[in-house]
Amino acid sequence: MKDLSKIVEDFNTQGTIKAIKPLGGGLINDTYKVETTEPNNPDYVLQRINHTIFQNIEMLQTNIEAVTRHIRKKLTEAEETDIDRKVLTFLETAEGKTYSFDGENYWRMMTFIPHAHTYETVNPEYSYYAGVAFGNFQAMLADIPDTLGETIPDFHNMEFRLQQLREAVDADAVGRVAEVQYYLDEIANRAGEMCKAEQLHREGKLPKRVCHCDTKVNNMMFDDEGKVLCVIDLDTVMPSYIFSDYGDFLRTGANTGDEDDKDLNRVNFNMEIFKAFTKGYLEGANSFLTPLEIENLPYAAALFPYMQCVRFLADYINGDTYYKTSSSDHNLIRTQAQFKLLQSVEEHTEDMKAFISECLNRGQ
Ligand code: GN1
Ligand code: MG
Repeated sequence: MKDLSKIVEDFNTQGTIKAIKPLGGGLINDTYKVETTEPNNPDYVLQRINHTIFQNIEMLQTNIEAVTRHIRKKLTEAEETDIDRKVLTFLETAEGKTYSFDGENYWRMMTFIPHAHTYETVNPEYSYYAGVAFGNFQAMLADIPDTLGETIPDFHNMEFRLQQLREAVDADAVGRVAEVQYYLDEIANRAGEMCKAEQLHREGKLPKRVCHCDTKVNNMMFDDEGKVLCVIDLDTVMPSYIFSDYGDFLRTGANTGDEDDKDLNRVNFNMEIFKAFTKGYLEGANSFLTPLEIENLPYAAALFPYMQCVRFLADYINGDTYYKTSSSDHNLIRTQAQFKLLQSVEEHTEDMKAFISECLNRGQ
């Protein structure tokens, strides 16, 4: 790989670069913090974009520019303060682009937001703020004038993800199918119900809206007081069902264990987090949600552990070609943990429905 400081030179930064250090724990891109010497200069974030996964970088960055421009406009209209802390700022190259190609890799840079934190777990209070923030994020983007491209086609299409799993099973490239039969059966048992969103969409009952599509709890930044500053990791912002953002936050935020927890006893669905997040989300997204979307929020809470189980298992069967892994059974461990989470979500279906009705009756 090229010298990182050479790549930084392609962008319009200010100040003297002091250090470049790895940052964050994403499973797809590589992220670094670029520190400058002068205290009054900003630090930066440098990212190598995984172009095996995001194959159309021009479309990707055009989407991100449109989204950040629109959010900035909305925040300005609402007379918000500290706007540069509430939306990401991308740096330009000499050619006026927000990415640079070094002959091998694509890179981009953002201004680092100081006194901002990401978390792998959140308490109910933070979840409530996160719910409002993701609801607002979708609401702000509801009238974006640009048409966003699908940066990963069929990204949250459950039928497509099951098709990919079937292809992986048929190829059985590294001989792992026999040992995962239990999970394949459990997945097959739920396939019809889990493809409900695609069915409702075909029937014209479920719209696609601009969504974030990767609302992992660690893709949101909080300030020192625990208030949400902004949503990060905008690569997958594209038209999808609102279930994407609601479901993927709960998959990560309401899991009492880790996404790849080896101890399945630690993995459960936390109803306190569910309640706080749902209350916030219904407040933030109230202006546009349809009754059918609201009615299916418990389905969304199950869909995302299920989809992630399918995706991790397919990658395990394929021989670990997509996600970064730290051991040869990492994707299997992830599959097991996501399946345990799904089972726990399923046990809470009735409680979830009751809570949502309560919220609606209270007029939220
Ligand atoms: C990836 O990049 P990161 O870690 O935020 C993935 C998500 C998965 C997630 C599982 C482009 O997100 O879809 O839900 O890992 N992003 C892509 O942890 O595939
Ligand atoms: Mg991320």
